[in-house]
Amino acid sequence: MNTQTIEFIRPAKKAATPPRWSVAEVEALFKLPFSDLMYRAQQVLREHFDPNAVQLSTLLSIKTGGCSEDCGYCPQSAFNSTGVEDRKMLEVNAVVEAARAAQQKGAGRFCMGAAWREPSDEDMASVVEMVKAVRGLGMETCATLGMLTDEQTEQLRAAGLDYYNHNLDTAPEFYGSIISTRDYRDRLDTLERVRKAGMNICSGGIVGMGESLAQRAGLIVQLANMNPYPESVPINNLVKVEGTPLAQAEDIDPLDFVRTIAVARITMPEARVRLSAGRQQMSDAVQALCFLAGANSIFYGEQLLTTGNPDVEKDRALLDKLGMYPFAEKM
Ligand code: SAM
Ligand code: DTB
Ligand code: SF4
Repeated sequence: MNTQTIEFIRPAKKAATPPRWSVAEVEALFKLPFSDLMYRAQQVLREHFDPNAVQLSTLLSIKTGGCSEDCGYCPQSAFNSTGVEDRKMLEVNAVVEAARAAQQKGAGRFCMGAAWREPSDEDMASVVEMVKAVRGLGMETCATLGMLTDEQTEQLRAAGLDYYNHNLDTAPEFYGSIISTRDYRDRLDTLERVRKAGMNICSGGIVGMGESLAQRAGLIVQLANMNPYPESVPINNLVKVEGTPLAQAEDIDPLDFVRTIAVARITMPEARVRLSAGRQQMSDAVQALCFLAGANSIFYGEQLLTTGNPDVEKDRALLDKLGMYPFAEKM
C-alpha cells in the first residue's frame, strides 16, 4: 500500500459525519505558543471534568512474552531479544488476588494485558472468568488481548468487560516502519467490533518512536475522528528496552510530550486522557505539566506489563503535592 498520501484512514463503514479534524489543524494546535496551548487544554478539561480528580488504573500482564507480532517497541515480541521470558497464562485466582490488592491500594480500574496477536478459544475461556471475577470485586475492567473476532468481542461484552484497549500506536503512514506483521486496517477492524458490541474503547499510542510532528498529529487525527472517539486515550512515552529495534530512539523533548497530551485533550474533550508508559523516567515537574495539559488518568502500581512504573507511595505523594485525588468510580 502506498501510504505516502494517506492523511486519514476512514472507518470501513462510512462515518455519518465528516472527519472532525484534519492533520493540518492538529499540527497547528501542536505549534501554538506553549502557554496558549496549556490554556486551551485547561479550559476544555474544566468544561468536562473535575480538573483535580485522576482516574487510577492498575495493569497486570496475564500472559507475558513470546508474542508472534514484531512490534519494534515491544519487549514481549519473540522477534526481540530482551530477556523477557515466554510464560504461560496466569491462573484466574492469581489475577483476582492481584486485582483485589490493586483495589485496596485505591485503583478503580484493572487492566489485564496479554502478549498475543489474538487470543485462542481456550485463552478466551480463562479471560472471561477473569473479567467476571474482577468485575465481581466492584472494579472497572479493561483487557488488551490483541485482535478480536466478532464472537470473541461478544464473549467479552457478555462477561461484563467495561473497556477494551487496542492502541493505534502511531500514524498510518509510520505504522509499517514499526510493525510488519499486521496493518493499520487490522487495528481499526478490531476497534470497530468493540464499538459495535457496545463496549468502551481505550485506544491511544506511543510517542518518541522517531515520528515526525505531522505523524504525531496523524495519530491524534485518527483517534479524534473515530465516531465516537475513544472513551480512554493512553498516551505512552516510549520505554526504550534493550534488545528492541527502538532501544536507541532519540528522546522526545518532554515539552513535546506535554503538547501531545494537550492536543489529545483538546481534540477529545470528554475522553480520559491517560499519562501512560514512561512516567518512571519523568520528573514530577513534567508530570505536573501533563496534568495541566489535561491528563486525568494514570497507570497506578509498581509494574506496567514488563517494565516499571512509579511506586504507589511516590504517586500518592505526587498527587498530594499537586492537590489532586483519585477519581471515585461510579459503578
Ligand atoms: N498484544 C496486545 C496488543 O498489542 O494490542 C496487547 C498488549 S500490548 C503490550 C499493549 C500496548 O502496550 C501496545 O499497543 C503499546 O502501545 C504499548 N507498549 C508496548 N511496549 C511499549 C513500550 N516499550 N513503550 C511504550 N508503550 C509500549
Ligand atoms: C497502554 O497504552 N500502555 C500499557 C497498556 N496500554 C497495556 C502498556 C505499556 C507497556 C510498556 C512496556 C511494558 O511494560 O512491557
Ligand atoms: Fe505482541 Fe502486543 Fe507486544 Fe505487539 S505490542 S509484540 S502485539 S504484546
